[in-house]
Amino acid sequence: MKDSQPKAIYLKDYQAPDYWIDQTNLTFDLYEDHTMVTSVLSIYRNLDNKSGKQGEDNLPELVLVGDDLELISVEIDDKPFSDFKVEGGFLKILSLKESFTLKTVCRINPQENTSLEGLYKSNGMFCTQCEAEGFRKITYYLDRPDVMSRFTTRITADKTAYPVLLSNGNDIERGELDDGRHYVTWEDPFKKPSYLFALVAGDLQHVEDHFTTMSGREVTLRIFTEAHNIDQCDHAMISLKKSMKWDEEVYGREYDLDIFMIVAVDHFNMGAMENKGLNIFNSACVLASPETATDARFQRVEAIVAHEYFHNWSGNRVTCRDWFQLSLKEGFTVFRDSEFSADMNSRGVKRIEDVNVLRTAQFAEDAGPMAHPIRPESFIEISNFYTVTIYEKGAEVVRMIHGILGAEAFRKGSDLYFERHDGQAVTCEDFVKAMEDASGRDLTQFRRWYSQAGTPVLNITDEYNEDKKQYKLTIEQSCPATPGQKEKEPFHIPVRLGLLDAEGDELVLNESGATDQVLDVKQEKEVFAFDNIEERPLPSILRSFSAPVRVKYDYSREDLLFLMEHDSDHFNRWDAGQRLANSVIDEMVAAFEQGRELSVDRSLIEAFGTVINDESLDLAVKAEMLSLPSEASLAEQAVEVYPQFIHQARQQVKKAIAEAHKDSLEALWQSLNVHKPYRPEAEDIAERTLKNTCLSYLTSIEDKAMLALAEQQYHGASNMTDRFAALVSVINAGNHDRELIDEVLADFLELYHQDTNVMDQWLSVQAASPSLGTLEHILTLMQHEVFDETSPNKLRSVLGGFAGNMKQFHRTDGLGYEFLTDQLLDLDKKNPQIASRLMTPLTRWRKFEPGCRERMRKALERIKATPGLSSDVYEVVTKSL
Ligand code: B3K
Ligand code: ZN
Repeated sequence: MKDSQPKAIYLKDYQAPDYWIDQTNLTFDLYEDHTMVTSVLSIYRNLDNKSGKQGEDNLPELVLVGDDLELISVEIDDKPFSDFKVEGGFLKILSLKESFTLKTVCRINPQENTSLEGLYKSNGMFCTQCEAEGFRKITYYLDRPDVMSRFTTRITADKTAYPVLLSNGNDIERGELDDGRHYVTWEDPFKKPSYLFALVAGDLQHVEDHFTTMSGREVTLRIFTEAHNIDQCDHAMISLKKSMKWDEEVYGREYDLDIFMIVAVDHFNMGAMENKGLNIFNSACVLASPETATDARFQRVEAIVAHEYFHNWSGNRVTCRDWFQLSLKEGFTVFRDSEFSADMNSRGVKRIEDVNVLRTAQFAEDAGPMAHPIRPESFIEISNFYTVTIYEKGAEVVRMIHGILGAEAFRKGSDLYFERHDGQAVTCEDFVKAMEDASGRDLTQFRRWYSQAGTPVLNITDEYNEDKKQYKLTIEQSCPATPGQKEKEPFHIPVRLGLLDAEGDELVLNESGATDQVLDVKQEKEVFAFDNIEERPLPSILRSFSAPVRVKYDYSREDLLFLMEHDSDHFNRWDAGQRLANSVIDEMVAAFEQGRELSVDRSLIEAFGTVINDESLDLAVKAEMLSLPSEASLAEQAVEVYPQFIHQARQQVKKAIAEAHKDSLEALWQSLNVHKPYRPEAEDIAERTLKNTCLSYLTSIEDKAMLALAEQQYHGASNMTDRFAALVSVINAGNHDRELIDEVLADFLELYHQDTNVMDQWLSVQAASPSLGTLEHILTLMQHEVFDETSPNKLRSVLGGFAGNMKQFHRTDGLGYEFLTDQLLDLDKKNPQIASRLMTPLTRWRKFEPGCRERMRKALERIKATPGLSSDVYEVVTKSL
């Protein structure tokens, strides 16, 4: 449990530390019932911090932070030392010199650590997670990212149980000890903050490969897993080598140690962690084989391996001065991994996927009680700020800089940034400054993206002057108030624009002959005029989603149909379809709310038919265009959320499209239902995605024959993508056949019960299913032998799946909310980070219709009234109410 009365800390209060740590020598003696941590730190005074007073008489107190540590002894310069105090999680040391060696010995209990922060055990192996503030659970330290130190780590453990002992850097010494124990010493030549420290000890196997860097250095690459998963590492290894090459080619960044290691662990709070030279991964983000992983997982593995690898420069070599700067490393690194994935796969699909996440989750966060700028001004618990805003919006901000500067100047900027700040802990401001200095562009106004929260709205109107042949676009920007920020200054918003004539051809926009132009919107209201426009055009606004904003332009349904068919910008073509579906579903929800029935607008049904039958369309684009907006994204766009109606309307639309185009969908499914060896390549993925989209439509019809198609695909599948899609279709079919559902679920369980990551999917598809995921069923899942209440992945699958289930979670008696509340209060005592995450759906209570709103509010009140909350849950609940 954290502080009883957690307090906020502020960016404006940042102060450099009074002491630095030059060298950190750690020894870990690992035992089953405890671990001894010996830390020897060479500490010296930060002379820049002298506040006027000089000399050793006026040395400031050294304050080290520690959490849940049993302090055994303290020595200074090899002599026992007692002039210290241990108070409220701090070790305060008085009477010091300008430089000295501090040795502490602490006892910790990793075997009892359920928070999965610091040193803990997962399936019998020891592992660590230190970002953001987990190192303080290992030893007393200056646990802040601006204190960068050289680390050596000696690990001793029983040799039979823990044959593999890993830490950061290079392995410099190993040997045998008494009592069947052994030791390995690691030395990391690069200075790093404590959050990048890592240790692993376990009975692990590894696969090995090599990479020759651009300067000709040979790097050993190793991926470690438990023995039974060793055949699932190939894809991660291929992805790692691709990432290393890409970072050399696109950013000129070379790897710097002789070895790069990845370890897969089952119990992990998030996706993965970029510890220097020793990345630790949630096994779900590293393991993949065609039999056990879907296409989505293959792509996730590739993206996360890349993301963590890219951190070696954007995060490790150049790190953050303080945690308010988190987006400096995360936003930039997400931008880098997103571009990497776009280069490796389909750029168009990647953009759509990224924007979907942003608009669904980030826009919702920006509109809710936890809204914060990408560089927050304060926080209570930093763990709550690993958010879609810091990551995904942060990446969009970097993307805008890339767009404004152009690829070449951006590369100059990143070169300058890495060169100027190598080995330093810096700020977002340093990043923007490097971009400005390298390009000569003024980003003064642009900086507001770092300090202002909220999603800007562009209200756009237009007029056409027939006589002057002039088209005028008026853009007004505004940004809703967010917590602590009532008024906003105008942003610099790059708006990419095209104009279409009546034939759907692109019009020339300026003297340079361009048909696509970026408008630099900077004022609250601005008018852009285009001359020599022969007819009234239709605007294609915010192409490729050039800025993270909402666009309000009064498109008619005909306009949207036209853009869907003719826009040369694939993103906007897809977006027009989404807007159309959104408006149709919205209208239906409004009718249901008034107790009326409303049939699905024919124009939408026909438009989707055109897409299904368009043989010229790229398969990947076709699959995206046929995907209806998710329930979550419909909820985000709604003014007031009626969960049951959203679910009902979306289902009705899906079924209407399927019924109207059943023959074409079936023919398309048939044509794509070919068996060939599995390859996780973009073209093959597009075929499978489209095939499974067809299957999902077809099985929404109440027709036994369609259900039989799913059953056939389930049994005939030669890879997990097809088998899992068929399973989902059987479960959620319009023709609900409980016997068949139970049969395929049992078969799936039998086939894959030994693979914990496949079981996560088995659990989540049930928890998220509108028909199956009842509260009663959720309780059964939590009793099931494959469930493990100490595993964040299992909790996310069941509780996260349920909380995303519009129909069941938002049941009108409020029991869905009550259940989640009970679960997260219980979880808060064990793993506050996960408890706090799982609370997110409740924090959106203000947007819901009055009944849900009141019930969600009550659930939050109950959480708030609970004594002894963690600082994680405390912060979210108090900000939400
Ligand atoms: N940097 C880590 C996230 C750590 C989260 C700590 N609560 C993973 C990543 O973004 O690469
Ligand atoms: Zn990251």
